[in-house]
Order: sequence, then structure tokens, then C-alpha cells
Amino acid sequence: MSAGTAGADRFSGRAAAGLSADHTTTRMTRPKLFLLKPSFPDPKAGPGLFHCPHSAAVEGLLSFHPELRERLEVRYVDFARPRQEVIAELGEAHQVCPVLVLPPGVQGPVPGRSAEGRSFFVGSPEIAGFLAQWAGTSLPHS
Ligand SMILES: N[C@@H](CCC(=O)N[C@@H](CS)C(=O)NCC(=O)O)C(=O)O
Repeated sequence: MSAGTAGADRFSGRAAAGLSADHTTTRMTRPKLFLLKPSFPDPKAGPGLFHCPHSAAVEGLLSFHPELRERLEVRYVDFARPRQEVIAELGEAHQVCPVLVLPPGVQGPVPGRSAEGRSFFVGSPEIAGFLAQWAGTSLPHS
């Protein structure tokens, strides 16, 4: 197995998604966080394997504040489009990741973007800002 394949495999299972055994009772009420799996090819960007810097920054927040994995449903999706799991929440036009999607009808403590009746936050600064207000996690220092 290549290093790239091993890296991607780390993010494909339930354990990697941070789902607890009783997640079925709470998954409808938890915000969903979609991160891009690392080590993907992108011929348009050049040779080699890539990761998404925004997803890496949000992954870092999950490491700094592990309680977030209990409060969020963390999903890892492929870089290649279509990103079906994201489309199922926000529609075809909104596939950019990382994205944090609030449950239907829920408005967050800070205004987000809006599609399909859902409030959502795109990219690491927006997601970190939401999490700081909603979960009390640290703010990015500039
Ligand atoms: N540019 C985004 C930040 C996130 C981002 O650029 N994500 C990239 C991957 S690193 C992405 O999903 N691009 C769309 C695509 O590759 O289809 C923003 O609106 O803040």
C-alpha cells in the first residue's frame, strides 16, 4: 500500500468520522462537517498528491478541541466531484469543502450562507468563527 493510499484509508471509516456508537439517536440534530480526504490527485494543479489547506486547518481545530467530534457529525468526502453527500444537503451548486451545514430549520449564533433551507459555513475562517460562537472554541489569531 502506498503512503498516499494509506493516508486516504485513514479517513474512510466510521472511527475516522468520529461517530460514536449511539450516533443514530443524535445525528439529525448535529451540524454536519464535511472535510476533504487528503492525498488526492488533481492533474489541473500538477503532479503528486494534494490536501485541502482549509480542511487541514479545520482538522487541526478538531485536534485542539476534541469535544467537537461529539457535537458534530464529521464526514470525510472525496475531492473528486460530484460530492454526493454534500449535494444531498445543499444541492449541486454548493459542493465547496470544507463546509459545515446546520440541521434543517436551525439558525446559528452567527449568520451563515443559505441554500435548500439550510444555513452553512464554507472554508476554515467561517467555520472557525461559527464554532467559536457555538461551541466556545478558540478563535484563529491573525
Ligand atoms: N475557497 C473556499 C475555501 C475552501 C476551498 O477553496 N476548498 C477547495 C478545496 S481546498 C474546494 O472545495 N474547491 C472546489 C472544488 O475543488 O471543487 C471559500 O469559499 O472560502
